[in-house]
Amino acid sequence: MAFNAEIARKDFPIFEEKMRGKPLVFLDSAASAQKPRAVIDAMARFYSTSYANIHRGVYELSERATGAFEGTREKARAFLNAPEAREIVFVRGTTEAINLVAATFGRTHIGADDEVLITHMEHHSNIVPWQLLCEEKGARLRVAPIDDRGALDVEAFGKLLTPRTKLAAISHVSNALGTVNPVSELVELAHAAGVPVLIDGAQAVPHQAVDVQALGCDFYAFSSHKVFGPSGVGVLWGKAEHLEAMPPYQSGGEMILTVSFEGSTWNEIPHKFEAGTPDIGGVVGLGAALDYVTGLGLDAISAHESELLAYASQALETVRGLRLIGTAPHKASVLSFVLDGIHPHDIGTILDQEGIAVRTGHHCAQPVMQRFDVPATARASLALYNTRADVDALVAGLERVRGVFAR
Ligand code: C6P
Repeated sequence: MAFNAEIARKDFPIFEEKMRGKPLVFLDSAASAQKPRAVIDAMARFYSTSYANIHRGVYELSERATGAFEGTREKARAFLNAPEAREIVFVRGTTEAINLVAATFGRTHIGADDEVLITHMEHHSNIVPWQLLCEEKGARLRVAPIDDRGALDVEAFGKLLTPRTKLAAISHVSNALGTVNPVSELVELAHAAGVPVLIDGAQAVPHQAVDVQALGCDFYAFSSHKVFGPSGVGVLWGKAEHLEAMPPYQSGGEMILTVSFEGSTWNEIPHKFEAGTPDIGGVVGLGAALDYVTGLGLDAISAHESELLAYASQALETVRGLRLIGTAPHKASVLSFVLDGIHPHDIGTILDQEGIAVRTGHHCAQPVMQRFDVPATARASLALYNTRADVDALVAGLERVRGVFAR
């Protein structure tokens, strides 16, 4: 059956709630997506029937829990079309995934006068870990520029790849602009210069199918909570050859093979990177979320959202004094904007009175705000459950905002 957002929306109990006495118009999925009943039920079922610590117990309940946890690893492998399940490392989210790579791969391979290449549109979590690493090592952070539409200058990116570049870290989709980067092309350029590539997929995986083998990248990171799963869980995929060569990240239980006071040896991947008891129920919830989006079909979700994004972009243009920040030719989900003479926080507060949830601020991408010379933007972000009615409500809400300030 063809994808139908009106039907999919019914899978999300949150839409039965009223906000400020009005139906919820949820346009903040880039911050965190709502959860379908399938995820909520899977977690409740897991805790009701199968919960115990994993990889440790010899009893049936622990086997059940381990099976459910490891089942998600295979689902995540399939979701990313990764070659092997042992290349899937469970982390707390995209932020931790990037910190893990910076602290292990980064510390090993980046030395004095080396360079890490990022882009001007990165989220803080794909800037600051590299900044700290560069400070520690006496290395340099290089930044590929973006144009006035918020599209990456690919030629400049290519020129910034030098023999000193030891890693490129790029967002797949920008959270502040919605720009979809041509990641396969960037990976090709980087690899031609012998540079491995990490892709921050936080804003990509809820909106399009991702195939890490087709992209050719070295690392790919995403967060469960943005792809309709619970928060506190995420995935780092890395090529086995990298993960095997990398030193451990955190240390303690589970990540070891042997421990003595003279020294310790490390477990096999991915366990080497999974110290301590993880968020077992969260990982199970992530598995249900991946099943859910895979069941709907990411190509169908993507087609629905592209159509809705085009509709919304046109509709917002009818609002007088509105300027879209981020008009790259290839975009997903995000509509960042400013309204002449009205602070984004006021926009958000007045929209909230109508039951409309948008995010306002710098969206953890302050360099993007600086690039466009705005202190903040209002950001509406779309997901599979949004419809034209949500966009129409937003436009009506913005007219109300303008009305309040015209008084
Ligand atoms: N962006 C937003 O409102 P965590 O917090 O670890 O799950 O994800 C961090 C992150 C990394 N990269 C990108 C591109 C992101 O968008 C985010 C999270 C949210 O835009 C919260 S700031």
